[in-house]
Amino acid sequence: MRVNKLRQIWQSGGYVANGWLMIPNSFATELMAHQGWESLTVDMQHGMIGFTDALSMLTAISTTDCVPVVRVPWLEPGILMKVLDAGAEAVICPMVNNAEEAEQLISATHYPPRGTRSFGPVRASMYGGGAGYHKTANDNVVAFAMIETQQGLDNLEDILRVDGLEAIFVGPSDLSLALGCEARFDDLDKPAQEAIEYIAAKCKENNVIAGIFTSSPETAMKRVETGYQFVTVTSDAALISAGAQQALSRVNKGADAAAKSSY
Ligand code: 3PY
Ligand code: MG
Repeated sequence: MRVNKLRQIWQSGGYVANGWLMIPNSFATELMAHQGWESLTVDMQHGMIGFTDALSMLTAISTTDCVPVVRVPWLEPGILMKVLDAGAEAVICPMVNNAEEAEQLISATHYPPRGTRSFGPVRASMYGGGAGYHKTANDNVVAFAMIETQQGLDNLEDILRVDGLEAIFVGPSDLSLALGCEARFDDLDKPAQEAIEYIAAKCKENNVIAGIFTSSPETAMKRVETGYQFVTVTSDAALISAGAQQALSRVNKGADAAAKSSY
């Protein structure tokens, strides 16, 4: 039985350094997985990634003991159940606005009697507990509800009280836009900064793990100091564009660099 390492780290009071995957390629994923990330998130919302890509990326992550996480495109039971069947040990669900939507997320990711997840863990059971996978899956899988809208912020306390909701994940750029601020991951405008501090405090009060996206190790460590225990540090796309720009600048060609990944 493979036990979800995220929970073990949190139980010991630690934080998880999460890497982000936007590139639909198993070798790029394998390279990332072998660098020592505690978890890697396959981003099916804003990454260039469909289900077939996600499947090959999950198998690439399985060449290591890195925890496979998938951000689904939207709160929709079909894709949530499908990525869990494909071996995701945690899912991140965008734009959860209220307790009812948080309940839909928990329902889709848990087998009866708690939820409505349909039985068919065709890949997940291979390394997640064999034929007995479904008996432990409800206690093993983590479902992060994303808090990144004004409504989600207003309804935070109700969301945090939903039975079985163990973790949230803040999308700082969507949250910033919702609060009338610049869309950023790192140096947030004051209202957005205050919101992420409020979210961390409320999570602590309610015994819910707080996670957040950042695009730099420095910001990630600041968020850990604020109480976040699941921090995205950077992405495959950002690492490629930053690495290429750094190399080019060292041969005095950096000024010509064109596109830079915003993630
Ligand atoms: C956001 O910043 O809105 C995100 O969803 C980060 O992934
Ligand atoms: Mg977002």
